[in-house]
Amino acid sequence: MADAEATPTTTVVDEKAGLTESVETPAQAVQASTESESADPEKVVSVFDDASHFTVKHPLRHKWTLWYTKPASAGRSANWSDQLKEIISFDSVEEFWGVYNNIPKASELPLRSDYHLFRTGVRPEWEDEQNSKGGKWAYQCQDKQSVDIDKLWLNTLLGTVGETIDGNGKDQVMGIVATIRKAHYRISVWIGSFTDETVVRNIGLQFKKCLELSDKEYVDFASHTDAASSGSSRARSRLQV
Ligand code: MGP
Repeated sequence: MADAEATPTTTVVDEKAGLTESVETPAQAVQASTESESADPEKVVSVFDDASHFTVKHPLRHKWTLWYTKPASAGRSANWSDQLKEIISFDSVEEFWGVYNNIPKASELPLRSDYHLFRTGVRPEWEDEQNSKGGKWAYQCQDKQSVDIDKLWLNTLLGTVGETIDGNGKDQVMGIVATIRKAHYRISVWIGSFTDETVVRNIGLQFKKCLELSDKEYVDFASHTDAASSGSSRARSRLQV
């Protein structure tokens, strides 16, 4: 009896067979579960089988890299590239949540900083050759108190990695940016090319829907060439939806 108390038993439930068996330790429980899996290769393994040893990953279509721009001490344009820091890459749903749940929320970032989530291999810059012929849709909000920036950013993240914002399968979204400034928040969706206006417009509409904007609110599209030549992200709007 004393032995039984010193070594707590674990109950393993085989839901499919409707059986319950007792084993002595967590390690034995894992082994028992592995044996039952190999006995039935058709069995679908889910997180409910063994949460602490669950290793199944649901792949994303693209691998994504999170970047962070730390606040510039003075004039950002002089050393834009130096301020851009690569944080981490991921390519599965599970890793996405692992990253999201362990970084500060957009609302917790200091003023003059940015999050950038871009396809791995694409730098979040106008100059990158996969961005240079494109542009960005942007939603800018001056009244910061009136918006839930964390919700807007999460919706945009999910719409991007989950491909709700993809121009109906045209695969043109290179990345997204959350811009935290004293006077405004801005969320942008960067597109690789604007040669097909229908695709660009569809991405804008999908982005707007993700943000759950009203009919009286708009997102604007500007080209990276215009931004680079004016030296400002506030280049003239070419489209609005
Ligand atoms: P920003 O951070 O995108 O917008 O650009 P912000 O702070 O709202 O300011 P705005 O006045 O430009 O709207 C801030 C500055 O960073 C720009 O004016 C550029 O000098 C620089 N910058 C931003 N981006 C995205 C790039 C880029 O891709 N390449 C280079 N070289 N500089 C950039």
